[in-house]
Amino acid sequence: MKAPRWSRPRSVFVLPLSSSPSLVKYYTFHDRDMSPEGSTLEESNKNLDEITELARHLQNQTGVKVLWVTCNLFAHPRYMNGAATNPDFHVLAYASAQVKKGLDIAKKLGAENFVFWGGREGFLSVHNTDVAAELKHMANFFKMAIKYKEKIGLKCQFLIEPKPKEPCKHQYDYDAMSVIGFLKHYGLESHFKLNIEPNHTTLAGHSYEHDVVMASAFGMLGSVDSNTGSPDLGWDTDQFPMDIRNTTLVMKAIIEQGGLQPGGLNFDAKVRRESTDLEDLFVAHIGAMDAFARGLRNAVRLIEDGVMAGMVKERYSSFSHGLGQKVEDGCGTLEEMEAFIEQNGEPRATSAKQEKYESIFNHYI
Ligand SMILES: [Mn+2]
Repeated sequence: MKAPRWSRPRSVFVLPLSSSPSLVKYYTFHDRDMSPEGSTLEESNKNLDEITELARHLQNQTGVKVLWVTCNLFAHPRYMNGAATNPDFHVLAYASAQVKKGLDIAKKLGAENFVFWGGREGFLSVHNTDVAAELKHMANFFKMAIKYKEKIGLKCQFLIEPKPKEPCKHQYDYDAMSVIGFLKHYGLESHFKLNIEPNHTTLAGHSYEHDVVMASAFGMLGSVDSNTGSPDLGWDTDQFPMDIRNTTLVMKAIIEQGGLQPGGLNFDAKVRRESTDLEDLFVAHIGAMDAFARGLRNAVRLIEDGVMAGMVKERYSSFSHGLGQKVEDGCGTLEEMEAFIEQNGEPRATSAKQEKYESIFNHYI
């Protein structure tokens, strides 16, 4: 069977922030990349048992570890109408059973994270879809995963990877804020962080760094599938990240939140079909690692100089005293705001200084 294009193996190369420059210490995998789907769940699990024995042996031999494991709950035709959000309970049960094995494998191989990417968790037509029911089922599916994780003593971080469209027209995990809102609505936010893929971020209509910044602002940035798309195309091209501006902004967010552990940077990327030489594979990985290394250096200088941070701090300084401070602390009233305006009238226009910020930022890249 020819695999659909979205079921292509993810890159197994990752760049953990703590690594020495010469060694990539982590890999990542889908269950169905690691071993083929069998004709029954039992057979699929047996295939996984066999190959993960070999993986464990190689891990012990090399010291290379698993950054994350994920279950492919989207490529098999049974999942065409969703996995955890499928209208048929039978399919949800199958997905749950597959995840149970995935968690066992994560424990067996000492994975640092487990990723949920809901490739088919969405819908194509509102006419045949009960969105409230589907979202609740997805939340309850996650609750079962949390319960089983705790039962087997699996210590890894759970991650959800947002994506707005493709393969489904409407995907429930549209972007970082959609996932954060979902998690908070169902009381799941303490059990998950987000695995942000910038190519998905740009598909959602945001700029490259947007979801990394938004997830981080809520303390929910757990890992980065560090690739890039071509925003002028509008589909998921999974290219190697080479733009220093982008890597600088991602690294800035990561430094500001104090690191990414136990997450990391995973290249969910592939060389272009036209890059046909063997060396292209090496150039792609090394070049993208260098792009993030340069981004890291840029971000360190930018933060240490503190020029832009000082300008941003100044921009919000009216919230650090008087009535502004009261609003900051959440204890202002509308009556106080009205009295303030009666006394002070129209606010003075203040320049946002965008071009100045952009010029200063360019100094660092
Ligand atoms: Mn992608």
